[in-house]
Amino acid sequence: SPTAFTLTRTLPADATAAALRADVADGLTHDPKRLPPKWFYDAHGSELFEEITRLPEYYPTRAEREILNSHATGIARATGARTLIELGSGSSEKTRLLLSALGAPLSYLPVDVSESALTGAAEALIADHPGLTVHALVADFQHGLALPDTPGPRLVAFLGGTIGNLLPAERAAFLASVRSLLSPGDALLLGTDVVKDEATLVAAYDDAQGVTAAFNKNVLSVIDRELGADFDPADFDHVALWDPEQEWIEMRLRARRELTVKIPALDLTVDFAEGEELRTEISAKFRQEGIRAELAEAGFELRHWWTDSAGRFALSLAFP
Ligand code: AVJ
Repeated sequence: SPTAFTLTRTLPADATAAALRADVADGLTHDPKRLPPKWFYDAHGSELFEEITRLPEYYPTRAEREILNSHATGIARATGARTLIELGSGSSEKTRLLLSALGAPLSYLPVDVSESALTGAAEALIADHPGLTVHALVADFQHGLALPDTPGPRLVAFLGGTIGNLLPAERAAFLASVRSLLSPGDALLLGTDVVKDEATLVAAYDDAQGVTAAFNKNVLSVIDRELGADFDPADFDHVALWDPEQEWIEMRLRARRELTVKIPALDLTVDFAEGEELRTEISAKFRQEGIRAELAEAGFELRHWWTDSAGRFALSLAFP
């Protein structure tokens, strides 16, 4: 049988470090201060996120798993996919449901910025799915992808609601770039959280145990370690709020007092006023008609919209 696992780095080894420096330099000198959410996910941040997915308040992971349990077979039938491309695959846990439904022979292309997440998940998947060929790609899916030549039809899966972390213009560019990877007969499976009452949404991002607060503050520890900064996470409060106009959750870190932070690797000093807030994440929530319009704008037709029984989360299946 052919080699079951290959890994391709499309990012130079130092790309991540350079991107972090650029994002921190830009974001902490911007008014208001902001950072992109991708920097939450070092090893500790990824563990905290796994813990979040098990919190009583954080429903998206369970709701999406319920939808995949009910509809993986339907997705396999509707797409007939022979290649599954998973963007931001992380631990690939929900992927198993899709791999089993699609059956062998199948090419699986997990795409993630974390090489350790890719290699760790692939070994276990290959052991459990005979006939699976894994081509892991270390890449940033927001910046253009080159895919190996594997059999069609292709199915691109972007699960978990992570598309909600992109600003509307970034979303449009991202969907257009996915469309450019696909041909007629291929498909896109997109997970999105759904607009709902404010109390439920805010609780999901401000849990009683404080796990989300620790996850949010972890970005400061990442900057301390990687850039030699002297942030003290205890100087900040976790803030989660619902923006009803934009229909997104914002996570912020609010300075508890006036303070100055040194970031030696950037030769930068950053002042915070007491109460000043740093935006660390947006997590947009969606409605079926909005998704349909954004997909259409990128050249996709929405053909299936599935929700969990409580209507909290949605999976969209769209075709070029
Ligand atoms: C992994 C991006 C889907 O936005 O809900 C969880 C990240 N942030 N709690 C989300 C997250 C705070 C999560 N995504």
